[in-house]
Amino acid sequence: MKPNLERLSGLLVYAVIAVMLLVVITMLVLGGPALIWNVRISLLEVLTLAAAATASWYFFMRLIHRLDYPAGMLTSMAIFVSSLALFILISLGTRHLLQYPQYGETYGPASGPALPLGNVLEFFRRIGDFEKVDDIAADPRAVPPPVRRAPQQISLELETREVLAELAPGISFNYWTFNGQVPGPMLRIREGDTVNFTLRNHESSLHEHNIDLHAVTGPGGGGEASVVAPGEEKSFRFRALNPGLYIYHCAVPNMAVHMSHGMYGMILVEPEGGLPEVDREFYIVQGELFTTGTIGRRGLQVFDGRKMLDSNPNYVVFNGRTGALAESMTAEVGDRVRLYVGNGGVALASSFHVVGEIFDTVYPEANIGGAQFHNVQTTAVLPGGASIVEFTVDYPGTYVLVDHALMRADKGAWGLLHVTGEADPEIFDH
Ligand SMILES: [Cu+2]
Repeated sequence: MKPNLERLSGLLVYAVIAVMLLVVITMLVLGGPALIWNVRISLLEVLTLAAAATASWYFFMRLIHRLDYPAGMLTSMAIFVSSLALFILISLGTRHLLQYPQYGETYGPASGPALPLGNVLEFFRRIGDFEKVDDIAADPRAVPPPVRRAPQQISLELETREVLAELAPGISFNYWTFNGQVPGPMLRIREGDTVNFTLRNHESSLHEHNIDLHAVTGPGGGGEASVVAPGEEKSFRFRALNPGLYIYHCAVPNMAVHMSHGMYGMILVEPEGGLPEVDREFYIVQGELFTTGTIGRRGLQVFDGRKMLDSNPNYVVFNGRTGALAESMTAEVGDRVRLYVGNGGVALASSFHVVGEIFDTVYPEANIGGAQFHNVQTTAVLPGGASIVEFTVDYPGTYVLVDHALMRADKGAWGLLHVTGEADPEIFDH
């Protein structure tokens, strides 16, 4: 018996329209207009693709009907449908069907970078509830003042917050943060201080978080003692035994997933007597963002665990987003400048360089008290590591900060230091 493709083609159109409506209604029920607005570009893509596919199927079904059901055409249609189904089944598999993104097995000590589908749905359901941060970037000038005092007992506090913010104009991302900024606030203490550290997890969070400060001597750098569920708060105490500039980060599994959502910052432990005085200090942390769409794709971009496993970030940025260091860093001719430069990782070592300047002093790997380097062009800033560089600005102009693996500038890894003052033709002339 021949199928009545003419009738079926009409039913197909109605069915697709019904499914489209159902999708939109479900989204409205789940996350309200906020969800529709956030995923409008992806939604439009899916709907237009579905419309194009439906139209072509409608055309072929009608054609077969007009040609009075030639066996070859029916067979090719059957092969197309069954092969497509098989292709999807083979490439995605069934074992990890209910996770995002889809892939096979990973081999870390904890769970892989995929999120359970339940978490993804929960995220979209609550998308309207997340705090929207106007500017995710930490201000590079927000460096606490030097610590010139005897060791003492102090208290520090941070709050983990999951927020929505733009990583570039028109492109938003679900950042996980310390205090709603990336990197988290720079902390500055003194060698020998005893720190009462409190970590709070905002109640709107979907995930547990914690903090591992590389300045801490103790299990997990504080990580084990500070795992906080949404709405929870925990404290631990540590003695800062070693001076240095240290990364802190969230260490809840999957660690790399938490860090590449923005959960990193730095703590400076000053040595006895402090660091030499300078005129300007800046706080800069390189980081990577792995998002589903290609670079520059607009709208809400969700995290892509596959790209993270491939060490292929769409965006490499200083201070959380593209263009974060374009305007605020200024100095005057004659100023001594110190940059605290960290790397939140999770994949790339940074080749930190300032175009048109030479670091007359580098504290390699941000060690304090050990060897220093002098007259350095580019310094290595390793993932989970840092560097301190110093130089005097001798000539006015705009100096570009880069990761000198320069294709990363196109992914966002650049900043500007604006130097004003009198030009000395003995130094440079044109
Ligand atoms: Cu976390």
